Amino acid sequence: MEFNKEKWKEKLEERLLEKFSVSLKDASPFEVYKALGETVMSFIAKDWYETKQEYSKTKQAFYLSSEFLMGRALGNNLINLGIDKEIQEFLKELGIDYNQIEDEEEDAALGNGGLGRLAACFMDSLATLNLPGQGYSIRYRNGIFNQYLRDGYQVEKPETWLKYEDVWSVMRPEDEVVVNFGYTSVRALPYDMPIIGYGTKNVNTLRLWEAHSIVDLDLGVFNQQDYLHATQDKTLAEDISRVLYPNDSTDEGKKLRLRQQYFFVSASLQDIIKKFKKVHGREFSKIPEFISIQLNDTHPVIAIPELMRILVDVEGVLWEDAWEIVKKTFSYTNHTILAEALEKWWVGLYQEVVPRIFQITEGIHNQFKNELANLYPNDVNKQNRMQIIQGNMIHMAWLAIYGSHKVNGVAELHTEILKEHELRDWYELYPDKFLNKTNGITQRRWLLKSNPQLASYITELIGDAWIKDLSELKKLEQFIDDKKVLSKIWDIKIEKKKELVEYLRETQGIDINPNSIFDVQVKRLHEYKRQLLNIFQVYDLYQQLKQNPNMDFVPTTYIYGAKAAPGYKVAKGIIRLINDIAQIINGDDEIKDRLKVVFVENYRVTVAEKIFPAADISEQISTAGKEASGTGNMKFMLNGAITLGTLDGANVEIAKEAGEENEYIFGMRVKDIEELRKKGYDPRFPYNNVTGLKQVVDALIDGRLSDLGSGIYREIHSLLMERGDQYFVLEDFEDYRRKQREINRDYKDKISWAKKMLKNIANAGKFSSDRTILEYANEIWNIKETKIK
Ligand code: NBY
Repeated sequence: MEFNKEKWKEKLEERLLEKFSVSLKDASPFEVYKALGETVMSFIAKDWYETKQEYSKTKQAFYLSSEFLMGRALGNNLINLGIDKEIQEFLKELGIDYNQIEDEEEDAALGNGGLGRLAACFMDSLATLNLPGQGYSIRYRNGIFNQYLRDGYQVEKPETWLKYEDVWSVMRPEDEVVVNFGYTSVRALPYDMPIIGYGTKNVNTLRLWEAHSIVDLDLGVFNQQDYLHATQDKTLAEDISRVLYPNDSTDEGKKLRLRQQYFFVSASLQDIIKKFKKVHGREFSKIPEFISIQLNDTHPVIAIPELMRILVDVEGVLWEDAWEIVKKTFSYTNHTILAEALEKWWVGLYQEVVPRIFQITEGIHNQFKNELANLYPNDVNKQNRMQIIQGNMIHMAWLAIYGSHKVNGVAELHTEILKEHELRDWYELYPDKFLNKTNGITQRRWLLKSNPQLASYITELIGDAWIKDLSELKKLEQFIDDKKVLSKIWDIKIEKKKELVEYLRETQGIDINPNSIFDVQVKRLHEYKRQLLNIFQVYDLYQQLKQNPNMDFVPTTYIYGAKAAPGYKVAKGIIRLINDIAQIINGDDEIKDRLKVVFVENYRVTVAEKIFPAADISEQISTAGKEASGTGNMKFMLNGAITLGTLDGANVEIAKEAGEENEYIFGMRVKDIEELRKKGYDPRFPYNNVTGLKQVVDALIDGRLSDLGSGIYREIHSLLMERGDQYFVLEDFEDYRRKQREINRDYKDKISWAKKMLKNIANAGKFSSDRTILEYANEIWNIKETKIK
């Protein structure tokens, strides 16, 4: 977008006066933020409208996801419009600090972790690539909780991003629809958020549904008695879009969650079909030619019976014809193989919440059951394993696979495990449905925005084509022996570390040495991600430094950021453990300046933007086979951090792209784990035989550490020692510690370290979500670039 200073000034002043009756020089940062946001909205309005018009004529992909972890929009929008520098300059001339304005914005935190953030990166790539793709989800009034630490324990407080409204959402009452549940109906009111592509006029849409009661349409007709009833009904309806479920792995099977899922799925499908009919009338057989719907995990899978309902019940299409349409329209992404995450609904609950949808689901189940009986007449076990309804549970992943034409995993290893193990029966039955789509991240947010220093240096070296084509980064390899370049990327890293140090000083009052190694693990807290392995090593290291004060050792800062699901006791215990150990180490004057442990409170997208650029080491240490992909690993790599990781998820591909010699790979591989499991794993073996390990593990219960009486340390101890150490923390400890020492030695050689950094940056091209989205567009959705003039 062209920047015209006079026009912006005029618009901004006009907004401030009209909205807040204040002049530019007297406006508060909040007022300037709002006016700036509204000004952006007014400048993109026409392009947004035209994008919608163009897309309606062509095939579109709809990304149904219960989560979109968008973060802040202002900075990203200005960058994608190409006017960020100009706006910053312009505000500076007015004596306004842009950073202060930016900090007025709350994160749109409508997601838990990787799955939600992936959806957000996909939105950016779709718009940037001029692809007709739209997101659909729920407009949760409260996003993921805000995390506070009290006595080292996590405390949750409600998140309230809509408290002062949102400048980036436009309410669309004309597109309101009614969603029918068993006994009640609710209004679904859509709000659209513009998704501005980088360096293009295309503006895509993320549509979020808000739940309202149908009775507040005509409250006037109610008498005193019913008035109270009516307000009750209003609360019940509004509950549906009130809060994001903060679980990132366990499937809870709660009624409200099922209502949320059906609510946004039904509203979205009604919307999609309504718009289809406007253009194509009743030619429903053409749906797969114009519509492709991606199911982001099983959370929106109820869309399969819902589309059947719309076609059969509402539009009078024959069941068989409707089923053909459904299969060609949907595709499904699997994000996990953890058994506890595979979504299953209890028949009784499902039937109560969505009775008609249950009948249809049963219809689909019976149809498939017959197919199975014909396919495997001599294998009743297999028939039973693959049933959609088993006993009194509905298996959503099975429904998804049966009702989709494509099923994908999110990294090569993950897809292989799905095909060979978890979904083996299904892969045998439908080999052509399965494919891999390795995840990616948007370089606009995760490099251009979060690390402007590195971004402009890269541009200085190889030009700016990387912003739209990340494979261009490969050109950086020509500088691998250029001392000037190597020392510059080192200096930029130090600069970003200093910025993080400043942030942590301001927000948490912690003092960190920017010349220490920043070893970072940021992600949701889960046993399989093994934050426990990380902190065990730190505690062991601390013992070593105490016993051997003259040990040759580069000062290291271990940084953690993680939210735990509120009901996940062990995860919360691990947070306490990290903070417990942090307090001991940070408070020890003998150790000061050599070892530090920091737990970053309330880790979220906006904080992530400060952390990734400042990291030297990227901790990706999940038990092999458990992390479907990981995407934080890619953000670290792009910013020149070296991966310390297991061969799990996308780490495998990261090591392949950058060369295994440029990462620190350790621990058991998937096949080692399989073998050890078969042989029988006894955690007492490493416990008794690995030097120092016993000391670390027993610190949990011998009084050196304290859980303040909650009993959770004993529980963790027992999970390791008596209940089989499911995640092989003890088994992998020794190799992990060896790599940690190697890192500490290697870091001293600045040049060779900077070479590793450069190798990682130069080979991060594959991990752009642009590459991922192009693969989805070409191999699953069959959508084409539709550029706005
Ligand atoms: O999806 C993550 C995977 O763990 C990670 O490996 C992968 O990179 C990423 C993107 O593909 N999964 C994830 O974030 N899952 C959730 O957040 C989640 C949320 C809700 C529920 C389950 C999982 N739920 O059952 O309600």
